[in-house]
Amino acid sequence: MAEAALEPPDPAPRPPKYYLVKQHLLELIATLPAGALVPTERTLTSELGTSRTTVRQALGELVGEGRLIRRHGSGTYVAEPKLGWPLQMTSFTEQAGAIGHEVATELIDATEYAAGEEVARRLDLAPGAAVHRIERLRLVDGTPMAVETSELSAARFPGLLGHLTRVGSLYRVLADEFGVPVASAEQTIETAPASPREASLLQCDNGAPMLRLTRHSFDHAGAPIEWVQSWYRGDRYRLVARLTT
Ligand code: 16G
Repeated sequence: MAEAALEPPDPAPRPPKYYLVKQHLLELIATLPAGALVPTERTLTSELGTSRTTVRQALGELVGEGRLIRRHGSGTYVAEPKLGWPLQMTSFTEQAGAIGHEVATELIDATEYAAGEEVARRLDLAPGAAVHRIERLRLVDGTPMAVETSELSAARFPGLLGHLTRVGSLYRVLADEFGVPVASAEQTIETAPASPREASLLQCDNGAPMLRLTRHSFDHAGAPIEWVQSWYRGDRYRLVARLTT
């Protein structure tokens, strides 16, 4: 059989200008401590002999990636390292504690409403059954890190909100007040840009990269307990899963 003529490989495309500026900034960041001020857009533009738009794009990506933090009206700073967050069958409070951090929780909204089709299916309820919908802002060491919206059966967990306000940890309340520890869960993780609402709650830019997590949790008998949708700051989290054979 005749050999097919080999096409010469495409030459590597030249990296765009903003990318070169970004690499330059990454080298600079590597030499600076967290909290150090980086040069202004104007200084970088003239030092690197490029356009302001190019510098802005490079800085914007580094902010989105959590390498830099922009403080409006003040400047751009080298960010703290991201939180390495273990993916485990534990609560937010326990997960933070396990890596040596403190959690604070602010209640954003709590309602009891009639479940629509999807939530009813998730919680194994009849459509129209009463459901608690609890939206909470989770802070780690004082920094807003995640917004979580939890839905649970109101009939199974009466007075949940009162206990939650007193105790803080939902999983503690479920285990201690209702005798229903969470035994297993299915979790999904996707990326999504922050909507204006998440951006304002989490004090980041509109459209900033977020990790969108869902968790569907079950009791020991396999009955669903909670359906939760969470927005975690993509610039502050590094999710860590331990894999064993
Ligand atoms: C985690 C769970 C959330 C649960 C919370 C309980 C995810 C995406 N979410 O954040 O489903 O409600 O832990 O934490 O993993 P707490 O006991 O500190 O309230």
